[in-house]
Amino acid sequence: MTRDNGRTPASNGYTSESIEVLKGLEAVRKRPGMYIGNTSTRGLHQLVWEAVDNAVDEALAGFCDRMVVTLHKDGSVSVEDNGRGIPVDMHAEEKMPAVEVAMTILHAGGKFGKGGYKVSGGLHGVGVSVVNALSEWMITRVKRDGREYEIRFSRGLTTQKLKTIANNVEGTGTLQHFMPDTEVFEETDFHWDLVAGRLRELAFLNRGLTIILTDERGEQPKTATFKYDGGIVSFIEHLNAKKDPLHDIIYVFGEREDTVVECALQWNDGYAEQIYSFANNINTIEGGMHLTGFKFALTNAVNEYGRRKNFIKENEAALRGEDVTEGLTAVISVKLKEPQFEGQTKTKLGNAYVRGIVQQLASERMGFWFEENPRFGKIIVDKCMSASRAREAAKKARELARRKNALDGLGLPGKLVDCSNKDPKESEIFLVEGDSAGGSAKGGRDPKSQAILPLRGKIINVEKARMDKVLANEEIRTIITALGTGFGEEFDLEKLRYDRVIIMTDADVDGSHIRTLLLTFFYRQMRSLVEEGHVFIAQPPLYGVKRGKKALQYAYSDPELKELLGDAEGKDMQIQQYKGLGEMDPEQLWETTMNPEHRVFRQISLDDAVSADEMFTTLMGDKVEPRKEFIQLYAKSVKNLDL
Ligand code: 0RA
Repeated sequence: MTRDNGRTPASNGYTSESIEVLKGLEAVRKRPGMYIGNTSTRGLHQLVWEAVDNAVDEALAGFCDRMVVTLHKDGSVSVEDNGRGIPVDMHAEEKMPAVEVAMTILHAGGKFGKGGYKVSGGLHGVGVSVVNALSEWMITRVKRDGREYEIRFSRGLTTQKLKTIANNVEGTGTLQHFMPDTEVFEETDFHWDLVAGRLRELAFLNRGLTIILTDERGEQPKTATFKYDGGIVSFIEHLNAKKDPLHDIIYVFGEREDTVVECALQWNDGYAEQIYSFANNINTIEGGMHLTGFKFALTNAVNEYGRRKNFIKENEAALRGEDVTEGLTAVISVKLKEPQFEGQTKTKLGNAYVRGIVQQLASERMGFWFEENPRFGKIIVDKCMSASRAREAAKKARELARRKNALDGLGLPGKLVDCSNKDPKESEIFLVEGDSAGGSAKGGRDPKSQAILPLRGKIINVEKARMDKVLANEEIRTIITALGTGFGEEFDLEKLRYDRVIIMTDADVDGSHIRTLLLTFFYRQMRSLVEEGHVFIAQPPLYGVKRGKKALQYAYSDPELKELLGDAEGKDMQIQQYKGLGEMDPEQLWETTMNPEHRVFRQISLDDAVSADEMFTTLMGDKVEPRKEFIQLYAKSVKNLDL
């Protein structure tokens, strides 16, 4: 950071340092999105990740094995660790305690040059000073050298200089306690599921680290403790808990030139691929060198073993990567000194040397494993070969479908009621449950920008069926053709014919089932459609309330209905419960659900791919019991099925 800003300090009471601080924090407060993505739910939680990452860094460096995260009643959050404590000695250049530098100067974190493995990449690693700048208040306490120190801030500015608050203190550690600023955030409600999900993931990725989460906001405080002595092996157990695994979990570990590699994998009898890769605890959603090395090693190992045992005959083609990963659950976690994160969302590991290391370690381990487990070896090779055959069959079916489409003129499905506007940016498509609701939607829509595709009956269960069967399904083919994107490996978002894909189903169990099936299909076969935010859920009203001569009023939830009824005093009132979309006439459906000026959509995101996949598996998987439990648990609040 350059310090020479050409001004004479002191005349106004400001030193050049404090001016720099002000400028840095001002930038953060002016454009918070640049630092934390946005100022709604996601950005809000980014504050927690930032504070947590600092503690995890200390754990990665080997100095901390316990972290306590608390969601306080007043809406603040605290993160406490038992690491070395942020240094409190005077920073020679900045003329303030090091902890104050870390808290108030943008990007100062790196200046400490801690070395070691650092969580930094993607949206992470902006530094705890950003959390401070975006907090109404923040308190930092440090325990070290037998003392406890405290310093306080407001919106990034120091309000109480560092002082000693206790002597003869045992242990060391850091406490960060902050109150997100309502001037900055439009959303200040922390989500238990989101926080617990990430903390559990971190506990899996850092074997032995204890993370305690407490939520003090409700009537009864809620606590969860995450500690996994099995590390990523426990992670696989968790991911496969509701599946039927084919063998014991395979674990790969190795360390080469400061780079630590861990993989854990297990095939199950299903067809979905679930591979999660991490670099320095960051979920590398876009993959990268570690993932490439792993897949290469795995494909080679299965082919090599299959050929040698003659399970794959000479005249048969080699298995491809996607054949080998069908029904595979795997976690790849690498820790390295200077990770390079690339790609659109900075979640793709770019360090090329990592590919070779992962490949070598995984190849070696897989080779041994096949030798030691011939019974399972045969089962795995057979499974991969039937995946390969299914892939070939699907390819033929696809070619057939393509040729057929070419004969249908434009190739658009007959059931599709298209919009007149041909610009995808200004078009949207409603996937509507049932013909009668489809009729209402057709009558009520804006024909210029809104297309309607009625879906009949239940679409096929995607998790259970193989690709060739899924493709044979009429409803699925219709959706693929209408969207224009293709699917799976050939999916091309550029070809999307509608900017928004809106699922509109009844507010009953069938409706939520269809909705989940559609989301499963999108998630598995058109993932970037979901990731890029093109998928929405329409929110039709649940009740209509007619009061005397007043216009019909709508309620979209039970609390809303209560509110509507609350001030009504009972008399001369009719309540209609809408069981299906078909009960609304075209005008009503337009007014309540489709009209862009009034409607409320729920945008589907895949922020947490692990828990999303879990939910799909619970609902769609082969095991009946967990699905039953899940549906019983959530049957009343259908909302929860929407992620
Ligand atoms: C820089 C140097 C040292 C520790 C830390 C930073 C540190 C930062 C945070 C943030 C949250 N918890 C933390 N724990 C430690 C090492 C100082 C030394 O040598 O003792």
